[in-house]
Amino acid sequence: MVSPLRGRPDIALVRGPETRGAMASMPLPPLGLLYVASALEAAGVRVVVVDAPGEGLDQAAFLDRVRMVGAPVIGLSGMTPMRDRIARDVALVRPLARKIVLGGVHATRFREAALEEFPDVDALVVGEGEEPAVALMEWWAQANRGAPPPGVLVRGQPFTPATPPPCLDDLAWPARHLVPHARYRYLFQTRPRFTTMISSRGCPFRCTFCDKTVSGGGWRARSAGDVVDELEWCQRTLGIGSVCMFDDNFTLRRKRVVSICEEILRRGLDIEWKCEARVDGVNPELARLMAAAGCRTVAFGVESANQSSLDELRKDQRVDQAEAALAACTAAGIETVAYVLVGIPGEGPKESLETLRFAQRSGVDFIQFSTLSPFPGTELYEQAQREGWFRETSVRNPADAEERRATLVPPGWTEAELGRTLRKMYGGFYLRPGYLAKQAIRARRSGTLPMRARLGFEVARWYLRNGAA
Ligand code: B12
Ligand code: SF4
Repeated sequence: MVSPLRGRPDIALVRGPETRGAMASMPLPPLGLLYVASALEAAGVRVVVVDAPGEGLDQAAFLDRVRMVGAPVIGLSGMTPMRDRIARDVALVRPLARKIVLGGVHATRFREAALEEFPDVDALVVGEGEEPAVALMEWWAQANRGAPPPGVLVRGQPFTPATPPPCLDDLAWPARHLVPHARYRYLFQTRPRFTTMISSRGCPFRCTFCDKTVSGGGWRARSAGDVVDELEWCQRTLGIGSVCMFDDNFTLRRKRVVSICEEILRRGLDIEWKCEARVDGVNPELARLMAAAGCRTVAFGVESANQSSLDELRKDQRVDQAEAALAACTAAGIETVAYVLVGIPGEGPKESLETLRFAQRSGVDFIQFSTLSPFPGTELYEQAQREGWFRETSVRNPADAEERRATLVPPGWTEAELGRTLRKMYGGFYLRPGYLAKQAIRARRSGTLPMRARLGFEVARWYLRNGAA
């Protein structure tokens, strides 16, 4: 249980309940809020985090808890596809707080429009939130004297962007002591106790569909020493056995990955970890070292097995690199995940099925197939608007992750065809007798049956909800 704070806290950072899907049954730590919480604590601000998914709270229990905490300021976070959830949570907590601040991707992208969209929100924190959140609390404590601090947007006041922290080693680690860290779980976890980390921020690549609103196109990385210090602390102090690195581009600098792995080995840490990488980021030698240092899973943005589609998305990667990266990891004993897109402009169902065939022979362990979703601020969004590719919709929240409905219908596709192709790809990949037999054997040999059963359950749930092909 989360330790109670003596006296009333100055701010409660809150995440309302998840209602459906894997996020509800397998909550992940609210990493952004925990970074903000640490910065506030370091500045002497008294913080409580109320994480409904982590604490297993339904709406009524969540409200009770926020009321009991009684903080005068409430902070929330949110992504654009979750804007309905942001609206719900703001409405719920409004009567309980004197001030409400919203940070995260949606606030950062939409700025003034987000203030209009959520009239009950008093201030937005735009971009990385550690310093602006501290400065905002001071500004409010001083009765709003002078202009709002950099990174803080308030109605009718001048706005100055904040400079993101240049040295990430200077940031305090996420405040895991403020949440029930033992309750978080992850689909790919095979050991007890899980957490998430981020060892670098930003990504210099220019993929047309990728939203880099918060951390931008610069890449800032923590030193290997600081990353492994945090891993070691998680293992030795919290008993964490499994970590997911949520970096956009963990393997961008190979030398840094090598240093991280060598340091893990030198300290004798026994912790499994997963990271996300570009297909040009991993070679056989690095894969072997990563495996030795506890890397269990690598997820790659494969996207498509058609070079023209990769070029269309400006991925700056080749199909043969995907093949090589998947093979290098498999040979090193690392399980692989591929993210694959359906509905890339220029591709039709025929090309998608070519990608499926590539996936089937590549030896990749798990695939997440998604329809391409354009987020405001991305090049793809501009292109989709120009070309009229958006699906007609009356839904306020067309990119809702839970609905999994196509938002972009490029030439050559209908919405029904996109859905049919997605189902065909899921079925064609997961329902192969050879694949199922291989997974069963691996599960028995490596004691990973619970993890595979969880994954199987999630895929089956998606498949059944969306109907058989
Ligand atoms: C990890 C991650 C996830 C995890 C979330 C885990 C979790 N609970 O935190 C998982 C895998 C579950 C996930 C799912 C989805 N994700 Co995601 N995810 C990311 C990723 C890779 C990193 C986020 C992160 O942890 N960053 C590190 C922390 C430190 O940064 P941060 O959260 O932004 O927080 C900082 C600031 O934003 C700010 N801040 C944030 N909140 C607050 C609150 C206050 C009060 C203040 C003051 C400041 C503040 O301060 C923080 C510290 O600097 C980002 C890519 C990216 N680089 O942002 C995509 C990203 C956020 N995801 C995205 C999307 C689309 C999704 C999905 C909708 C995908 C889908 N279709 O299913 C789902 C939604 C699931 C859901 N129900 O919420 C998009 C969002 C686009 C948009 N415009 O909203 C991104 C940007 C990916 C992309 N490049 O397009 N995601
Ligand atoms: S998709 Fe990956 S490689 Fe491309 S810009 Fe986004 S984070 Fe970088």
